[in-house]
Amino acid sequence: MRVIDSHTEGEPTRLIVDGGPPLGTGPLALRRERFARDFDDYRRFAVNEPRGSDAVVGALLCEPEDPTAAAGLIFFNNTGYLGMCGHATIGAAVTLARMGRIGPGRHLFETPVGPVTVLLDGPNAVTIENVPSFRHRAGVAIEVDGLGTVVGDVAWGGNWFFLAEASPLPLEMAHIPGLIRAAEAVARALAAAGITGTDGAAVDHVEFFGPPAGADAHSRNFVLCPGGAYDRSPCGTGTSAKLACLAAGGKLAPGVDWVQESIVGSRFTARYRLDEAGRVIPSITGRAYVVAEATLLRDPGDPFANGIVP
Ligand code: PYC
Repeated sequence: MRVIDSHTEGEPTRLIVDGGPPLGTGPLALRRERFARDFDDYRRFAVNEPRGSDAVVGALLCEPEDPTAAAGLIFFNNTGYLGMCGHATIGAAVTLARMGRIGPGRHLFETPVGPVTVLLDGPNAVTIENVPSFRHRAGVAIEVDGLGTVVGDVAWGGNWFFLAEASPLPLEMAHIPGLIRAAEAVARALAAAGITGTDGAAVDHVEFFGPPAGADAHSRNFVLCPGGAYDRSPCGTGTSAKLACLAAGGKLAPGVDWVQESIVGSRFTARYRLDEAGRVIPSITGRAYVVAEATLLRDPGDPFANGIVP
């Protein structure tokens, strides 16, 4: 399997460019189902230890259905599959540019949850326009073991998020282990209380917000992803969910920049427009860098040939 690794504002992406699962053709959502049902060992092989790590998000480069699209992408991590992934789309765009597959300008990418556009604005600078995002529930109060009552919104930004305004700990790197434990407790409480997205979808990403370190940012976040890893970037889909909540609360007007800082101090600059149907369409600007090109090898005698299964 040939992969190209990048990071987007600190968060790693591993793009499978050759040797991925034979998913055939059809809508990306169906191909993602096929991936999960019949070829999950490819996911574990690509991103789990000993070849990857819990922090790595994988993206499978696919032929798009729409001939005008530049690429299709299916996202996955140490535990399963994602709908969209903002940082990985930015990383994939920079990687595809390095491969000579796309040039500067605007490109359409297909994902399992809908088309997104990508504006390549230099070798490392990318703006993505994400899928329509929305606040599903506002001011949800849940009782969380060890934390008491936690109040937040449930929103969609390409994945499902619970966005808690108050962080249980200062948003500093020294507190990451405690923030992970707190966010995991929130995720368990949401599941126990039956709080879901639409159609019973699991709310599997948890965000805490607090004041930014830099005066020119608007907010700092900590994002826990399914699988227990935290996002080193401000999270593209999480920032989209945040914009949807700000828009729904009348706190941010269309076209106004929102600078979201991550727990490691990196940033996305984000804004939204309203489409003809009045839906929030977020766009996220960030930087990505290619860090490795590799061939992953599989020895059938290796007891961990398909990765370590947690
Ligand atoms: O950037 O959307 C994102 C993301 C999701 C999970 C990790 N990063």
